Amino acid sequence: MTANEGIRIQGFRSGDKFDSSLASAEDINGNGITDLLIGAQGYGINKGAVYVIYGRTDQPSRIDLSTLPSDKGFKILGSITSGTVGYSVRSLGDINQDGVTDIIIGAPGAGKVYVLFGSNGWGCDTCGTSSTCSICKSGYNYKYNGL
Ligand SMILES: [Ca+2]
Ligand SMILES: [Ca+2]
Repeated sequence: MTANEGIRIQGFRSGDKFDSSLASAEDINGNGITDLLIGAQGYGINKGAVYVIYGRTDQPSRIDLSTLPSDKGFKILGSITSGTVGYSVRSLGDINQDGVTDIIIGAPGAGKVYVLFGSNGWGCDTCGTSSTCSICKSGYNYKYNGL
């Protein structure tokens, strides 16, 4: 598949169960381009995770989630054993009326639902992958490490 035909997304781990929730994030980082949500309820022995991939005008033909750089998206990690964060994901529109799309994440194993407000600054856009940043870690871009 070429970049003109589509995108191959890889880098999931065995047991991530990413197939249960795939959704548009609308424009979660406020750059005017639609973004993608991928729920992986099985990540981390069913703690769960959600991958956010930013839409771009210059999308590559492949995206590797295991090395997703901070300017391309980020990962939201569950922290509760069997919490299944990412069982469901969906954009909500702009529920706090700040001009940026917000998302809702289901974690039925934890008995919780999370609403996250989108932001123009999401994904360490300003700090890159600095090891001193509170939301960047080991060169990988985390946001909400432990819902
Ligand atoms: Ca966007
Ligand atoms: Ca909003």
